[in-house]
Amino acid sequence: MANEPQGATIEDYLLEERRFPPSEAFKAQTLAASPFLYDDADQDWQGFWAKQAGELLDWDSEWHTILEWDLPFAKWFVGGTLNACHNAVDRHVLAGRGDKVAYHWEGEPGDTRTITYSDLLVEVQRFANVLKGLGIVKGDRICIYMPMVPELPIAMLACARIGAPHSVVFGGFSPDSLIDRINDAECKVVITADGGYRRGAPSMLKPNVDMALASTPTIEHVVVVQRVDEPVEMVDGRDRWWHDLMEAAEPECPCEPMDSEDLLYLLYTSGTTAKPKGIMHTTGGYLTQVAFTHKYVFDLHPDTDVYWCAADIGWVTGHSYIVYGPLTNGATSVIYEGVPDAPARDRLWDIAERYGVTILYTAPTAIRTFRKWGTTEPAAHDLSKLRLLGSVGEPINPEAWMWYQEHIGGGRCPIVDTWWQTETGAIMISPLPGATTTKPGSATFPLPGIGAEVVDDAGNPVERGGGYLTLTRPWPSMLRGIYGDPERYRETYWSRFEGRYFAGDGCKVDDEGYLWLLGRVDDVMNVSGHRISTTEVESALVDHPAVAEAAVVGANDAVTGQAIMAYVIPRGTHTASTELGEEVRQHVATKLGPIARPKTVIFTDELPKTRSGKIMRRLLRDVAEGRALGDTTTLADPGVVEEIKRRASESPTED
Ligand code: 7RM
Repeated sequence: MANEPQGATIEDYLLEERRFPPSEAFKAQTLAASPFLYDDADQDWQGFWAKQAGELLDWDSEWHTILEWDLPFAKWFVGGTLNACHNAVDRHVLAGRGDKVAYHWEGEPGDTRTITYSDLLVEVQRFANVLKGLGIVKGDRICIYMPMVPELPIAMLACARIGAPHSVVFGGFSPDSLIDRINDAECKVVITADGGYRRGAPSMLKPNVDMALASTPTIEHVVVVQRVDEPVEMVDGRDRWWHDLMEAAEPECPCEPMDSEDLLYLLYTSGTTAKPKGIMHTTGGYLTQVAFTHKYVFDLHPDTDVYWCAADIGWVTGHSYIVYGPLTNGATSVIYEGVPDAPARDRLWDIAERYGVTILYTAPTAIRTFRKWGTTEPAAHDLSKLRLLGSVGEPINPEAWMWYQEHIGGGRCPIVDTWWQTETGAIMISPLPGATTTKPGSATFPLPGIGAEVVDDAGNPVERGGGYLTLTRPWPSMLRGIYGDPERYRETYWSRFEGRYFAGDGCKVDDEGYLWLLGRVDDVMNVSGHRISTTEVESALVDHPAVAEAAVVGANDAVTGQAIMAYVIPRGTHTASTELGEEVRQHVATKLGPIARPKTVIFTDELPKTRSGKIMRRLLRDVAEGRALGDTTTLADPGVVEEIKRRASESPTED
């Protein structure tokens, strides 16, 4: 039965009663075993952030005002100056920690590089001089389009060092996406590589750049890292090899002092129809919140932890939690170039064992894939050094959470389910692992200093039940706007609910105030007047032992307005059959109630996903309603939808 308290605008069906308090063993060593951080922040949230900024960062000069808030425009630590690269690199070397490993890097073919903080300082200074030599000055924008090689964070840090904002474009985006992003930011230089390794073979990037550059008049130079050593075309006068330029560069380059509010980077998020939005992140507030969250959410002990965020640096998760957060905190991280099943399905566990990884941060899509592959691979490796697990990118289904906890975490590791966005810059809603009792599938509570509230259609707070997730006050790492379009910024995020930031996500609050993310509100289904979230139906499907992964969408229906269509990937040895379809439909009805029972189950081997692993339900709706597919440029594997179309046309509709 649905709980429908007053004001709730998205229904609430899923009941989860499992609870995981922090263990005594974890509490004994954690940075935050008591709720003191929440207490500090509750007393004075601006003072709380100022304290973090002072403790976690080196400033060249003090700020005079913590926050200037002219809704929706924020300035943090006004008047302060600092340099992000100095904070991430130089100061650790100056403090005598130069020999500490910053990155254990591993290429997909198995080649490795160990990069200390001193090594980073050497490389970053040289590359900063390379950029200067190409005519780059403070304020110029640089496009970075690279595989996951060490030169990628080095290039980002070199940009930060000289005050040239970077715009990283996911390696693997098409030439068209590259054109839009380069032109919007009017970048002067592209940094790229000949290619990278993916699934055991070189995957070329430079040819995409060559195609794009026919339509990008502002680009003056291309710097090319030689990674795969396949022949590429080098245009005379425009294209230069990274290694040639580095060899000729001067070794020393001072850090440019930057204003706290100077632009650190742009990162584009793809709007579904309109042109991509250049999300702006500035320096002081961004670094403060990424350092704070990286330290406390991951309970970082920089001298003993080996931290691994297995995301791509081209996604905001990589910017904040592979580059700026871990380096600012002086952590030792792992970076892996390739896919989890090359050469075999145990690659991640093999890496985790060899480097002694203690903290692992990955996405629900990966966790569901590992669960589908089974327990043999993780069980064959010694994962006993792991002590904390994180999740990001989508709601994590309770059964995927339980699997992660048991088979990767050995039942001993707390899980932090971290909700945030490109726009928020850093984690906003998450447990603090030593202090928060978790529930599988809930991101729990806003972090100290953060104001989050679920509201109904009219913008009134929902005490219990489902509604819209909003943020009630500015936060240090918030986006400062959409590049070149302040009106679109106001309109997109600050106009739906007066005085509040609207995240675009549905969310429910339970009896104890825990937050449960319900997916994008655009995806909420309306079945006979019931507003049902995709997340809860998908979680009920994944709860069935024969289901590895599921995506549901509402498709137009003459009788019910919308009908629930479920795309389901079978798990292990289970295979598609009419009987299994019937069984999983019934399972959803039993877990959530008959109104949530899918009308149709379509078995498939793959789901359409973005490169960061988010399911693209929009495309599944197009398929379900027999429309031509909308924008597919951000799809990780374009072949997948064709396959799904074929499966959909073969599946009978059941009532
Ligand atoms: C970090 C990132 C943002 C969107 C966001 C949500 C979804 C992210 C979670 C989540 C439920 C989570 N940035 N999302 N984390 N949903 N639980 N822990 O993903 O800009 O690429 O995407 O991702 O819908 O609005 S992002």
